[in-house]
Amino acid sequence: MLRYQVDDMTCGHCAQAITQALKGLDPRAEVSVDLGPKQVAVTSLFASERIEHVIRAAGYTPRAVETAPSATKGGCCGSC
Ligand SMILES: [Cu+2]
Repeated sequence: MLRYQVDDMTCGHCAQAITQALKGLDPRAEVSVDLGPKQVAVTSLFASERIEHVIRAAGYTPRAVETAPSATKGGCCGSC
């Protein structure tokens, strides 16, 4: 499971937009949004870079919450 801090996610509409965007990438993804700490948890076969990219494309700013040390950083584009 991947976890992201999304500070500009403020309401249910934001949560819905992010969930829909992630389902667009991976219809089988399990997406769980917690508006309290503004975190999104995603269970998907897609790489973290792809998931972050989709959240960013939806207009939000994800910050990966490290669940394991030394995750290899390999962006798929200039903004990853
Ligand atoms: Cu909102």
